[in-house]
Amino acid sequence: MKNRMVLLILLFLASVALHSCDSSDRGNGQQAKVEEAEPAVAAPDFNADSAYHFVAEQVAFGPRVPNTGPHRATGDWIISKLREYGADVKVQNFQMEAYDGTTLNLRNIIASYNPDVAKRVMVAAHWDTRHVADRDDQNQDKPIDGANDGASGVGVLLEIARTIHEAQEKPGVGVDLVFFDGEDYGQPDDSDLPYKEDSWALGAQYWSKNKHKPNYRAQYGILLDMVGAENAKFAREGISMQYAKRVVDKIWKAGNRIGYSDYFRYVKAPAITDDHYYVNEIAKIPMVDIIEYNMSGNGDYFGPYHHRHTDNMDIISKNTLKAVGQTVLHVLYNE
Ligand code: AHN
Ligand code: ZN
Repeated sequence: MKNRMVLLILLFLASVALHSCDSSDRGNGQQAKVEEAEPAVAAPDFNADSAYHFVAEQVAFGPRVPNTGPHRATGDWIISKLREYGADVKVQNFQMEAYDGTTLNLRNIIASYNPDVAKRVMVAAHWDTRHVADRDDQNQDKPIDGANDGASGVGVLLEIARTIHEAQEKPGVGVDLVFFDGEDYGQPDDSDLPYKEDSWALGAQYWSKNKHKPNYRAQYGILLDMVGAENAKFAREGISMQYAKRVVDKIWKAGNRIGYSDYFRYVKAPAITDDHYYVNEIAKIPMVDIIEYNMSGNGDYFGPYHHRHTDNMDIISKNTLKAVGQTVLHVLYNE
């Protein structure tokens, strides 16, 4: 913290010095135009190889479908990793009824850094994977690997935890990494069962009504969903723009500034029901969804792998994980 203050003061003095040199001795009465970059704190390096490995490790457990062995084992593994990386870890155990009547045994996992700092930012992803491949034309009743839909966001979160743990400089804000369960057990579009309201994002719904700490509050949240596919594009999604436009602007500006303009596009995308919808609506914490948007214009919101068996390690790109992870770290370190 001290070092950071000193750095900020030095940056400020440097910019004042630059400014006065540049505007003096012009002699023509014209103010020099100074291209002044706002001072930014350099965040530690986000290691995409490590993030990729965290994605692969989850996939190796098998599909993380609630009420199965791989789901339990993966939850235990996430908790142990977070403890290893020095976080204050809280686990919420709860049950929710799915659209098909199944009672799902679910766990939300919350890992906190700087737990006593009042100003907080939450970064979230879902760690469960879909129980069916309802958009595939083969083996629709089999669960998917969810390398992108699930594992990618968790991989970035775990790498953020590892980075903060290893870094000399910690972020000035409190950081809560939230791993939501039961996001992807929603009712298929072609289901013959009676329609069930709010069947998606069960963990986020539960957390928004039962926070891990009484009176918990974050300034804002960032949700990561499908953040690992090769050549992914992230558009400014409707719910995020409606509830948290200033946060969208902050993230997109950061991503573009540090070199990821291929990923963070200044394009609007329709609203999507995801974990962030309930965090915005129920918890009243402004939350942005960084979620892949298919810009090919073929009418599909997501990529061709979505809820299909092709959502496996073959589509995961270290470059995409890097773009998202480094941008989020930059945002956290500049609060
Ligand atoms: C809907 O399809 C309505 N929401 C998608 C949210 C989601 C599913 N994210 C990942 N899987
Ligand atoms: Zn999904």
